[in-house]
Amino acid sequence: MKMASRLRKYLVMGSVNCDRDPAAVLLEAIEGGITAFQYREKGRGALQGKEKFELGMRLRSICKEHEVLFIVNDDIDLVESLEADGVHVGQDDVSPGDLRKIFPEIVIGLSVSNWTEVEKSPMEHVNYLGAGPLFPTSTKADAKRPVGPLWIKELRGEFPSMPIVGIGGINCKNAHAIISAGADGVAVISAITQAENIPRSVKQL
Ligand code: TZP
Ligand code: MG
Repeated sequence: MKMASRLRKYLVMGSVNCDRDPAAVLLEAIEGGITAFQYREKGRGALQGKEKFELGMRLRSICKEHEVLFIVNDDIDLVESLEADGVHVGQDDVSPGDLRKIFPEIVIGLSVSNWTEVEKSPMEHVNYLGAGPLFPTSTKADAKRPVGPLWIKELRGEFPSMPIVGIGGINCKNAHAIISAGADGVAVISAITQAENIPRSVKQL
């Protein structure tokens, strides 16, 4: 499957986002049809060290069994130890160029929120862009100002063949607007982790 199609429904999550076993949440999301998963163990109360690794292992093996793309957020030590398919980084993390030197084959995702960030990004080492936050979100405490779906349209204009996913405040109601604006997929946390019926919500994304 092409990278763009593998990013259509992208769950981003760590233990902090779940009020029960993250593995159970992941399994229900897979039942609903997510195509990609990002292990993002961040925020207040996030697991560290051995516990972080062990939860990663459980989630990784579930993704492997169900052929869901498995990406880790930031933590390059986990890329190898969890045999991740890829890593997602922000503007203040290890640069895509340095990542590419260490990992010639993996999927590298990069967050971009504005043109200044795009201009300083080495796109030749990037496999997909995470664009946002598109809408207000209460999930990420330090989220930047929401940029709206127009950002997707602008990025698509500049990068006709780069896989792009929208992120930030996306839910079942506004997801279609993001795809119509030119995104290949939607990356969500709360729209899935807080859903009353996870499989049904994933289907609606
Ligand atoms: N990056 C930009 S916004 C965001 C991240 C990780 C949080 C998205 O969470 P939600 O609940 O889908 O708005
Ligand atoms: Mg980061």
